[in-house]
Amino acid sequence: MKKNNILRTGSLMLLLSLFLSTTITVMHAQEVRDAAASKGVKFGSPLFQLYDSDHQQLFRDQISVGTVTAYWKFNTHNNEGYYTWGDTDNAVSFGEQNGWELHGHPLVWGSDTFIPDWVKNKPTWEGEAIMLDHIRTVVGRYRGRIATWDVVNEAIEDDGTYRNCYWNRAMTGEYIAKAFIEAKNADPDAVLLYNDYGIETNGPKFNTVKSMLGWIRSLGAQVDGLGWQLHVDVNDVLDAGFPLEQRMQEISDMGLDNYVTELDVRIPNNSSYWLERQKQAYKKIAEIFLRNPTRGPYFQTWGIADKYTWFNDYDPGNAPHHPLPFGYNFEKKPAYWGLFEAFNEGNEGGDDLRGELRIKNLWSNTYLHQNGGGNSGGIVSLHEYRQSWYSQRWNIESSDAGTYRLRCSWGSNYLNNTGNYNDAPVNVYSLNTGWWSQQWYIENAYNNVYRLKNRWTSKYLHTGNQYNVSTYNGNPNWWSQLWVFEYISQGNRLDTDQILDLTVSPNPATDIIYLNELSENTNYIIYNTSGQVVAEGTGVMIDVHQLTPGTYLLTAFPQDEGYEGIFGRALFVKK
Ligand code: 9MR
Repeated sequence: MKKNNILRTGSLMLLLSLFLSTTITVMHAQEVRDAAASKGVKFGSPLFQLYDSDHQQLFRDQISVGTVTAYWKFNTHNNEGYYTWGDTDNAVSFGEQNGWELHGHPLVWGSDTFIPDWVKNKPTWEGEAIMLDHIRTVVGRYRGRIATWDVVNEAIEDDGTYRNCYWNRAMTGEYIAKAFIEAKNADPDAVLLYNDYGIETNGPKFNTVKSMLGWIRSLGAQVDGLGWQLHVDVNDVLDAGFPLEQRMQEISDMGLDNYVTELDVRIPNNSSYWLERQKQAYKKIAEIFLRNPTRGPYFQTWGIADKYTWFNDYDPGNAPHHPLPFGYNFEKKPAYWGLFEAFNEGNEGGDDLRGELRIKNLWSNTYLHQNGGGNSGGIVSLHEYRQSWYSQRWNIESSDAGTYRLRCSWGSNYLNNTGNYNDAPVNVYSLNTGWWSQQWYIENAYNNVYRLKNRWTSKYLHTGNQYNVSTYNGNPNWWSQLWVFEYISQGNRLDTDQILDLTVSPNPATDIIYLNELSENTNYIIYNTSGQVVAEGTGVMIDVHQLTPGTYLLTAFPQDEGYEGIFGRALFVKK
């Protein structure tokens, strides 16, 4: 067995002490919460549907800020002179038990739909006292426990006028300023936001929100920031003209912070194509947020899993929209990893390496598998997917010099290069911390597509015949050296999807490429080698002349009947 030369000089005692003292640093699974925290951001969601224990657990695993829905009409004050605290107390306690920061929503909603009848039936001259009493009571009850409040929610119409609600009729638009002033009196330490939807695309509404914020501050209101609800459509977000970044900058220029408070991204259906575009949309919004100079500390979705999206109760057409980062069974969707990639950018290695996964060869579409009965020395080969086989499950563990070890879940032996020559077999072997033959550099080729370079030989994990696994001199265009990471915990294996090996012609390409096996009714996305989308569209004759020379990964999603759950991949070179 080949060993790194350093070992030959070590005494057995030294080796033993080294072995005993060395603790294997298992790469802890990274999640959006950890990645966001590395950017000073708390990721979260409203704390509702808490009766579902699995939903509670998902919150425990995933968030660090929770919104307490303190609706006047539905939760706290639906009857005159009588407050009900059950829901809000429950949510606040749940949040405090888990150490989350809490975000209250909302104190005053600028819409008669969400103002109780007992209030609306009062003469307007009583309105101010009623509103201030409510704010004082609710904020006072949770003073020092709820850190941030949506003081006023949705006070501006889509046409840019102030909403004609009871509060407006009672106090004019000045009710907004009065609400902020009272909230600040009730809890001087609380962060106070104005919260609204649609302002990322609706110009008249955004302009009125901006002018309103300036006006109420001139009336003495202390406003800390703007809550961007961001209930968005995937195509709006991915449109090159999506104005969110510029508009957030305009709010920054006013000296206000920008918070993402209710993000969800609607897609037409749950197909691989739309899930991928949804991922790109989530990633784009998170990147815009991170670039903003006065971004607040919260990045929140509205609900966390499609199972409990608010669209289940309200359908603005073509529900359910599948809008959230987790699915109907609380599985992580590509959207989750879009957020992760954005927040994880620039972190150690920049790669989202973690946990247990399967490793599929892009040429054979079969899986890295150890067939030696779980024993040290077992030969590694490729095998068709077997959901239950632990021999196809691997665990990435960080090692030294930026390398990783890959431990097979069956037998806990490590992926090991057996020889320093092309096509040297690869096996699994018991841990030897000094063996560079068990250490691999993991190079990101595309989204979740990697090359694995052995530290000892600098040769790449490879298959020569779509069955045997060996190492070979690196060749970036060989699919045999490209490996797709499918995280078992991430659940992103497209179980219902078959992956077609597509032919791109001509390849290498100079201007137009053709996807000969598919019809015009095909959506495609082209990634560069850092996993960024460089082109997308519909059709099978694709103009790539604008791409810089290099290697690209094209994914194609045929929309024709009979292609449900199928998508294709092709590597091509642009000259
Ligand atoms: O999702 C919320 C739903 O459960 C409530 O019944 C409803 C009325 O209070 O509010 C929904 O959330 C809204 C949020 O409070 C403000 N922005 C729009 C959200 C979706 O309607």
